[in-house]
Amino acid sequence: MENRKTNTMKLKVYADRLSQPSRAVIIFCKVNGIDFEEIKLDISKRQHLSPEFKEINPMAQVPAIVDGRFRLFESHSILIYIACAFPGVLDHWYPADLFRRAKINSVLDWHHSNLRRGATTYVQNTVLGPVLGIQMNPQAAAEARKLLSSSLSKIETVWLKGNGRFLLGGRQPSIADLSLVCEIMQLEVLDEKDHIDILGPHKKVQQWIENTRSATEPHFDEVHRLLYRAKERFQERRLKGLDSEAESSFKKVLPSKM
Ligand SMILES: N[C@@H](CCC(=O)N[C@@H](CS)C(=O)NCC(=O)O)C(=O)O
Repeated sequence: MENRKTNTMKLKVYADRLSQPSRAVIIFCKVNGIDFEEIKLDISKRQHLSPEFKEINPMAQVPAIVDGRFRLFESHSILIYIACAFPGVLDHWYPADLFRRAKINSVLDWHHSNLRRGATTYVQNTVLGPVLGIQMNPQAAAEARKLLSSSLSKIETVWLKGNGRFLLGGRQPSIADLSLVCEIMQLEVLDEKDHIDILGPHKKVQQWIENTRSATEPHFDEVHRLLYRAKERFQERRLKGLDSEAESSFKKVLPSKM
């Protein structure tokens, strides 16, 4: 494999800004002043399923990167690769210290099967299903909602338990803060009341989202703009009484206090 130092080609990031791991990678590149080309793929138009993209990511998912002849998928691996390969990235994002690095890896591994699984499954089965061509399942939504809430509680009691501004008590964000906060931002497309019910009890999580947003501005809001627009569109549909069947049937399977 060629050495990255001899590679003069611009980093290519294949992404859809409506995808939370894609946003984490784009924000990371922008905040760190990395010279990259964003190649937009629209998942709702199935552009990620093209044979050309499958050459880059055989899993047919975004994000993926091409750096010279090197190809990589999975957002956490991509964030780690960029943090290590580009000399301008500040240490706090993925510290050289072995113990701090290992703790960040641990949060990232946990994320996949807990917060991400809960948030993604919930949003897909309440709001995004039709956009993605996925049949919505109210029972799956109810189970995902439980996992989502317990994951938010775990974040508060395990990684935000001290007075630090970021996960693991840090004063500066790491790639784990960015990845997890981008995931939680996906909840913006939910019904307003549902959003408040989910995040309302987690004041430390709310403060941490705000800390991560302000540490990465103006890129954070700029990259989330498409999601904010999607949120408005879903709200308009609800106001017009066009909320999905799954949203209403899902409410039937929730405990009455929700
Ligand atoms: N674990 C992967 C997840 C990637 C992923 O699920 N991407 C979604 C968008 S958020 C996707 O490409 N979905 C299209 C599909 O699976 O068909 C990562 O962190 O990069």
